[in-house]
Amino acid sequence: ELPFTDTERGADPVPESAADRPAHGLDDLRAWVDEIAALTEPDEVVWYDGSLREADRLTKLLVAEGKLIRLNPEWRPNSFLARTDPGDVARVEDRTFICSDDEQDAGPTNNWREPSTMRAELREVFAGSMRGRTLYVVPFSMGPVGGPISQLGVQLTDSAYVAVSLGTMTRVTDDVLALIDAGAPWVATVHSVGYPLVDDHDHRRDDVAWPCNETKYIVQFPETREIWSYGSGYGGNAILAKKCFALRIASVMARDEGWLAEHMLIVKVTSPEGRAYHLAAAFPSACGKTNLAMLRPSIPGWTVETIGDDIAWLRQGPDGRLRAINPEAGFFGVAPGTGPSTNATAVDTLWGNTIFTNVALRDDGDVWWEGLTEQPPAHLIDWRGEDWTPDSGRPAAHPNSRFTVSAAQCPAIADDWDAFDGVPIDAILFGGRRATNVPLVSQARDWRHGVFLGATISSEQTAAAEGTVGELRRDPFAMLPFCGYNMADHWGHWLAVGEKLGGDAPAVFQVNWFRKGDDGSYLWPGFAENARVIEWIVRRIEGEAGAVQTPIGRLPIADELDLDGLDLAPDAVDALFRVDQDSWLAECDLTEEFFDRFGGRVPPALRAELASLRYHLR
Ligand code: GTP
Ligand code: SPV
Ligand code: MN
Repeated sequence: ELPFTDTERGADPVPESAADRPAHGLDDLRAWVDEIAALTEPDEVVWYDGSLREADRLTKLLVAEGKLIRLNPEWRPNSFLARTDPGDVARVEDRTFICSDDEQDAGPTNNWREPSTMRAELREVFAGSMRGRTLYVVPFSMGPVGGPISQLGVQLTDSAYVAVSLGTMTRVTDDVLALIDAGAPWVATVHSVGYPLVDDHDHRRDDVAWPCNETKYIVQFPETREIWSYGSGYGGNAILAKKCFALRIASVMARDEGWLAEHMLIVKVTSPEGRAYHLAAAFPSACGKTNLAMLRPSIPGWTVETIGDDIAWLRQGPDGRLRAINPEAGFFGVAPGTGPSTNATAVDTLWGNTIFTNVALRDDGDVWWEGLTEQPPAHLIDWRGEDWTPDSGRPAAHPNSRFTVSAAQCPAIADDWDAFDGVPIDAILFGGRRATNVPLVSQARDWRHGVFLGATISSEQTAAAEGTVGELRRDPFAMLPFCGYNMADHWGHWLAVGEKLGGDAPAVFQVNWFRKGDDGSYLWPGFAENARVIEWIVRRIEGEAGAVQTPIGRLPIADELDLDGLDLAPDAVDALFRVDQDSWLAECDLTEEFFDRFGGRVPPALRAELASLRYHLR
């Protein structure tokens, strides 16, 4: 246990500028912890070391407090179910703020707030917010501890559920403190569920199973590399190492330092000839990253191994190639739709040591969600804690219910998944959930066209964030909710990274597993069969597969895509690859409208790509 000292209450711990922020050494860390404790007034401060012993202690505590349900160890050893407040089930994008000094740096797709106004607001909501609770200090590393692409952070949180989850999702060890003491920089993050147990008049109230607050703040200060989160205990709102740090803050670091922080899975693909390739793929939330990351190919001779399922940090290596690490150490994956026929690897990963959130509870003390088995059990307790039967007429698990499990437990994890220098990336894939227009797969003509494909991703909204599910929205680079700076500058940054990579730049592809036929059903079987698309991509990299040039990119020539043994609808292949001139011209108009939102910040190269697309469509 690390000692901490008490400071006077009433100090002003929310610094006005970067210069005031402690940046180096354990003394500075302790001083910062004291300042936050003085503001938030917890009963005690506990340093969480990420050890099995401490994780065990906290999960037992959470069970005793009624905040976790221990699952039947016979089916699911050392595993737990958490049920959130029904109002705290997903990321809250309208309460997510980028507080850059200059509003233009946040751009039109982020909610911007003036930093000092926001600091004043935060000071108010955080004052006394941890009364009656324990403040956990969680030092973590994103990426292998001490690695050249890795970064350190510290999260302060009044949620033991969040502390334990963070321990699974990142590397939490005392080695991180040693590095901080040696002067390594770290990112400061503060989290409170916003449910103090003692009010201003010293009145105590009982705790609840899922404390949270109707008022929520998910706040990033890009210039000072700080994160403040209030009012939610859920995933991307509360596990601040994940979306807030590894994407919003890291994307700003990456812009300033010449690398990339992206919402991407990473896989290693080995061909029947034994040649290995690494692919990174950006799809919006709940659009198939975890599934592709754990793909079990349906075609013989191919293997796919997992490196990461949600976030990639990419940097040009000494060999000139783009190298990527998975900065995380666990998976926070979507449960519904995860079953033996869709993602058997995930099912096998979840055998134990897993925290499930908002799935259903079986009568035998195990968990269930839609898609885990074909037949639902006759009776369940649903994610709200209510009785459920197959004719209840509502899902038993919340559509955004999730599992939290360590990456090392994945049977398909690649040997080099935690390599210090990452893995060299051979191809980048962009995808989305599009019922129309976007073909199953196409290849970009070059890096610049690839950046255009990334910048123009649109996708139907999913349950991963609050909002209307199914609504088509632009989600450039699958980073709409995660880019910590002006999205148009992000496109410019990608173009600049491509310039530096030159001939070593990965090939770029676009995929869409979700195109639908006239009857509204998916044209492509997806999941394991996506290996057929991966095969074509690898053969393109090897220069062995043919393609036909179209206005929107290079499509597989007939017979180049292996469809052997697939039971597709008669005209499915045509429908999967149809490029409809009118709807693509309409798509171009929407792209132009979208670009216009960013005014003069859109790189001219992307305007040129749009002009060229229109020209070739006509
Ligand atoms: P986040 O964790 O929110 O970033 O999501 P993700 O991109 O990792 O998505 P995930 O792999 O968890 O898939 C989300 C949903 O899409 C699940 O219900 C999957 O079953 C479904 N899905 C994934 N791949 C496919 C596919 O190839 N075809 C179809 N039809 N559905 C898919
Ligand atoms: C996503 O929404 O993209 C997720 C889940 O991966 S969360 O951690 O909540 O962001
Ligand atoms: Mn995600």
